[in-house]
Amino acid sequence: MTTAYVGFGSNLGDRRFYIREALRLLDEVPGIKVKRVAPLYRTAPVGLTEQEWFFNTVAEIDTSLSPHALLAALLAVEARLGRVRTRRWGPRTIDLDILLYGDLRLHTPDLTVPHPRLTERAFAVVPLADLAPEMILPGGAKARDLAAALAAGQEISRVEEDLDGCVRSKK
Ligand code: A4P
Ligand code: MG
Repeated sequence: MTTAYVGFGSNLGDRRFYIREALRLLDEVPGIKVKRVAPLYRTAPVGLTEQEWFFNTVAEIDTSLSPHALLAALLAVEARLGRVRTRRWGPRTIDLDILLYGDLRLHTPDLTVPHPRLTERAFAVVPLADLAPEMILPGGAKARDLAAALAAGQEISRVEEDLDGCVRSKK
């Protein structure tokens, strides 16, 4: 069993619904158990800025799947929720990223772990730090410290919503 962290992002359609459904569907995948879910955040788009604001969160999972099998499971959930890829960084119903997979470092054509842009982004590091404030991230910073530094320069605000409730094993 490996503890991994998965990032959730949505900025198209009913964004809260997509985040909740993705959590529920992920928890139903054999070999994946969603352990804890960070609060939900509303975040300004990073990269392509001329698009809707995002909702973002991070989940801590336990998984018996290999990194590539986990990626395949995430892509299958994205597909079930109607994700269509038009342009990179463009609007999406749901985007699921492997942020961390245990202590693994992996660089393959279709999967890089830790996520290569993790430590630049408040929308990933802030919810990650809610779950694991003491964690040392790639680059050597403590999650809590990096979250505070990134949040000072990017627009991110917490949304009142109980996400734990949509995960079967947490009911
Ligand atoms: N891939 C490689 N490594 C990973 C990984 N660790 N986790 C590959 C997941 N996928 C990984 O992703 C393209 C391919 O990346 C996947 O098929 C997989 O083989 P994608 O989801 O199709 O494309 P994308 O998300 O548009 O591109 P990318 O480069 O993953 O974008 P990012 O860096 O994830 O950024 N602003 C806010 N506020 N909130 C957001 O959530 N997200 C993005 C996307 C930009 N701006 C944002 C947000
Ligand atoms: Mg992605």
